[in-house]
Amino acid sequence: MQNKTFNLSKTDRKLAILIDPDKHTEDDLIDFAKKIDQLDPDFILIGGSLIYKSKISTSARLLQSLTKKPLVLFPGHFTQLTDHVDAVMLLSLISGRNADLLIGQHVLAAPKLKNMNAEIISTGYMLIDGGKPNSVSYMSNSQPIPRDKNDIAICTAQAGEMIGMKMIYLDAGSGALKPVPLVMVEAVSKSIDTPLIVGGGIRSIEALDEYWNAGANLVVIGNALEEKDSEIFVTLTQRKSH
Ligand code: 1GP
Repeated sequence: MQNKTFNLSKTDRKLAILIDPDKHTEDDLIDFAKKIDQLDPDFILIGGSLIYKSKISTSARLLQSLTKKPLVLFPGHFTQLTDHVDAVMLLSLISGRNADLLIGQHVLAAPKLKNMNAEIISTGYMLIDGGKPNSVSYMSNSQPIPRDKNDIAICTAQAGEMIGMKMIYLDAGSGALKPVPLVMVEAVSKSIDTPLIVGGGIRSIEALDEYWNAGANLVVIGNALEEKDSEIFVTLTQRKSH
């Protein structure tokens, strides 16, 4: 087990930045790593539904050498597995009914995972309708949970917890028009004992506070922090420096 582990508890209010390696050349990843240091997130996530331009292992190795933050793989497919991470989110798409993403990919990943030095975090991943079709719903051929169905979200999260998932992740999908409803976050958070991760379409510091207040233990921000002249990046680094 490596030193930089993925610690998350039910009382945490933590921040993760999600990096899509396809959006960066090697050179701008070096610049971005410097920005990440200023931002001081709790974790860095790397991965995506589809990676086609870059080699995830090259980007992960570079990031590991450049930052001290725990690097967590957020894989869209078992072929994204790399040794150059500190932890792996072993995602099960529990909002879907696609057997490949509930057990098939895990079987294919098992031999590699068994020989990796990374911490493995069993995560119940729930896709919530983010106001438009997204890569996850398309690639997984699964339907998101409707935004107004808190009962389905609660029971799905509870079922995931009972099966033995260590984290539940509510995701409206990368670049969602509408992030996960706060009332759903609150309802799900109250209904489970496992830490709750929330992401997808979160773009402001106010929203970040609202999600933490609603019971999210880890908020994941990707697009909004990766954009050039990102407003949330500036406000967050200012807040950190005070
Ligand atoms: C997507 O939750 C993440 O899986 C982050 O989404 O890129 O929209 O912040 P954004």
